[in-house]
Amino acid sequence: MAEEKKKKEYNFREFSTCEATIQMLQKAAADGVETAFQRAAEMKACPIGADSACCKHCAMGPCRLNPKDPYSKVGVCGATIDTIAARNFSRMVAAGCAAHTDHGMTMLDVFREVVNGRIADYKIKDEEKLRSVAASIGIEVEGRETMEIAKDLYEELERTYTQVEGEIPFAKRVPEKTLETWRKHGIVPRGAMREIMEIMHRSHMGVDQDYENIVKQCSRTALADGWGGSMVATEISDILFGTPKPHVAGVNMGFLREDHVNIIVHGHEPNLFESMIDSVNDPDLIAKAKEAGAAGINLLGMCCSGAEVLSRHGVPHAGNFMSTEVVIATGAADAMAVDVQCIKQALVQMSECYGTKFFTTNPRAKIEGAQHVEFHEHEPRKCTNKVVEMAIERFRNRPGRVVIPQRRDMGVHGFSHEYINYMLGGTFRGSYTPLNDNIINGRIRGVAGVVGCTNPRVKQDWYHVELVKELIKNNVLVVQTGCSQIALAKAGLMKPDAAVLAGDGLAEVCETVGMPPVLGCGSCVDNSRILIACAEMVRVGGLGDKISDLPVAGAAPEYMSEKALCIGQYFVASGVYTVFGVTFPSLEGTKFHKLMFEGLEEMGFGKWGFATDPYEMARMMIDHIDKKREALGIMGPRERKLFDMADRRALD
Ligand code: NFS
Ligand code: SF4
Repeated sequence: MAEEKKKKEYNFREFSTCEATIQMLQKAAADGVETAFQRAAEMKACPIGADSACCKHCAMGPCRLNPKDPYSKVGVCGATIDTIAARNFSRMVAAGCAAHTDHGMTMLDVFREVVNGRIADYKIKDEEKLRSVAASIGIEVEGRETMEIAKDLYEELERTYTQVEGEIPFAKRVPEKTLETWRKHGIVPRGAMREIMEIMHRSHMGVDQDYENIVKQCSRTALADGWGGSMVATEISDILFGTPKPHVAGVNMGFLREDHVNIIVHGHEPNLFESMIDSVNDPDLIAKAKEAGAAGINLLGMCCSGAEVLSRHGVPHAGNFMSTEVVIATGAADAMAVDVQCIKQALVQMSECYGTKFFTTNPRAKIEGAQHVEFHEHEPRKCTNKVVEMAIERFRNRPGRVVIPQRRDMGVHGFSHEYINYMLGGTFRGSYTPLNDNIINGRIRGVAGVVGCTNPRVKQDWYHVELVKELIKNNVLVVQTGCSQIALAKAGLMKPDAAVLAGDGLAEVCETVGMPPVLGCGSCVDNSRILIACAEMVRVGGLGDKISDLPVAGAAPEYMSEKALCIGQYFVASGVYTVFGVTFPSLEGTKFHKLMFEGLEEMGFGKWGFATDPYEMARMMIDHIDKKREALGIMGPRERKLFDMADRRALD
């Protein structure tokens, strides 16, 4: 069947700037296998859908409005472009929120079972973190047993999901003035289940048909993710598996090893990964691998749980979202185990072509044609041991040729909020004061979060890398998560010596502290670390009294997922200017668009920005940072001595 179609010739350098991915795209094409890049090139995105000018919320439709003249028509029910776009947007946010909060729920399930003594394979690894999280939401910790605190913490955090009335626990971490703005507009989230339910209801045919009112509930839902489900996912993972600290770790396909059994874990929930780490270190399984002729077992991550264990334990990472298909084309992946989110259905076929054993492990995410080995947190090793055994089998009978791109990129990963605090302030006086001071004195112009996916509709990694380079050149400190972090790691910007690419002020701070100009914080749920960092910058003082006063900005230049839109909306609602690339689901000139791109800021929130050129994005973000500096009265150059090693010693 494939022969009938004329094979198009592609220049793979237009698809990606990742050398390993390009090399494997060439190999896959030579092997007659196509990927999402080719499918994207061949399937034009639907222009009406891209503009969010269609509605299929009921069977009187689907209704298509005219994107060229959006007010010339309404849907059969009379829904206007603003209603339709606001409803569509909110449902995407609801789906994104559901994904993150459901992931957080799983972490909480594991935590509950640990607290109740029903799980032996996981335990509380980071008691200090447990105590600090508990204290941050008003749980008494002084003189109390760890398990007592843990029980209270579980009960409190369950409210992040189930609370019917009143504010979620982590609302206590939000700067007072920011919280006031939320209260004024009635958007402090209750439990995520309630917020998601309400937005699904309100966006049903014939309910909320006032775009401003819909956007309100959309913000509330998004906040239930950022300060709710995602934050629970991050905090509980730290408590169970350890809070990340910086360490040198490697990224890229060169970490596949031809003489080893290679296992890739791709997905989002770290519990699967943690058990896989135990399985690949099991002496019996290592002996089995050796019996099969392998030198050992080699474990790699991909996408977000990969980014998480890269940050937490230094497990090498094979690549971001747009490399998950081509990594199989190496022929070296003996097994790929996936759990939930961002798993392309095409991976099953790809794995079939190359003889890779492909496993789904989560009851919530089966894929037709994949072998399902279910993961249960009460007996996690049953699943992960089986995957390792099957991978060893595949190694023994590896079909075909193995080609491993020889790219290995080392960098420093694992900048948790706690570590940034420690790094800047020193052991006894952990504090964001030096960061704020360096922003006030102008050495650091501001802070930017660059995060999110890669997308086959744009050249992989290029937008992330160019944007970040431009930002650091202009003295903007960059924090990163998710697939974006992996793009920059591959480009070598997670190394301290990348400070040569930074402007003088930022470079000086990096050299003094010994940090890279780009700080990798982990997975997409770890964007909650960035929220906490923002709250801490407000608390320390000197940069205004709410998040929207801070000289900060966010971007997801190559986003594709609904989760990314939800993250964008919670940053906007928290007070951050957030710029997206690729495409934005609204039409310029409509009232809905105006609300998202201007109106929200006038109401005291952040706002959205959109650009498809990374240099333009950088300019927009820097202009915004400068506008905030201006308002804070810290625009001019101020000579303040840098808080250096000597000062820190003096303090100690
Ligand atoms: Ni985030 Fe993770 Fe990557 Fe995008 Fe997907 S892996 S949760 S959604 S593609 S950054
Ligand atoms: Fe059309 Fe209105 Fe039904 Fe949407 S809800 S499909 S706009 S009739």
